[in-house]
Amino acid sequence: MKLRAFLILTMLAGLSLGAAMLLSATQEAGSDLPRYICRRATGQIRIDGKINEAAWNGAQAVSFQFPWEKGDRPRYKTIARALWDNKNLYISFDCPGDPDITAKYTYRDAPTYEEDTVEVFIMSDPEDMTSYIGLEMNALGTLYDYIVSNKRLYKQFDLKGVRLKSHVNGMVNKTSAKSTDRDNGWSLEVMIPLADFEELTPLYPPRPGTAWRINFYRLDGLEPDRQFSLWSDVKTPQPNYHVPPRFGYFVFGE
Ligand SMILES: [Ca+2]
Ligand SMILES: [Ca+2]
Ligand SMILES: [Ca+2]
Repeated sequence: MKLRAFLILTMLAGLSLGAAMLLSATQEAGSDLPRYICRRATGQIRIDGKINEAAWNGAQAVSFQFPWEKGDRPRYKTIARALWDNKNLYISFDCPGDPDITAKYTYRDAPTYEEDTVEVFIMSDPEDMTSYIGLEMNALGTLYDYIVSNKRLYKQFDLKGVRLKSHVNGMVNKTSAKSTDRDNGWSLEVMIPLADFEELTPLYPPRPGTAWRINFYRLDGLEPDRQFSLWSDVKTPQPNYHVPPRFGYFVFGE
């Protein structure tokens, strides 16, 4: 279905994104935004959740910040990487050392953001800061994907041909309080066909030098004991991932 027709249809049944989750038009982008250079994949990537292909060694690795974290509890490290070729965008998240991996949702568009989740928001047309794609992926490799368009979120939007898989070092959902199970981290790989962006941006197909905007995030633990971390700091007093003016620069490289 063409995007415009899709949006008109979904607007009728529209899901409203809470006002608090949306950007303020007055929020300044700032000059301190980080920049990610997405290099070309130098070889095949097998989407199995294991970030062990040689191609990943050539990717820029970025770690996350904890702007809302108080106290001195352990801060679980995340490393995000991205690569591209003429057909796909590849993104990986490494979450080493997480001792307690929690996730139960297994169906598309489930509220994976309640669980141990890694997320990427992609704005392929930086001229339109009210629109971007979200992928929120739990430790079981379950995808919640949507488009935010003109400040409204449509989860009926499904990326076509997307593939993802997680790899868990441990046993999911055996909480440390209830058992002696201790996990040792997890990782996830996702492949997104670039064709999914064809109708979303004049910057298609991306070429070396094309700049989109992106942010990477992680949610860890269960309420009320959640830990929030992200790549580009959104500079809000409370955790809020939907601040597109604060997405970092994402430049397609060689
Ligand atoms: Ca792999
Ligand atoms: Ca966890
Ligand atoms: Ca969806």
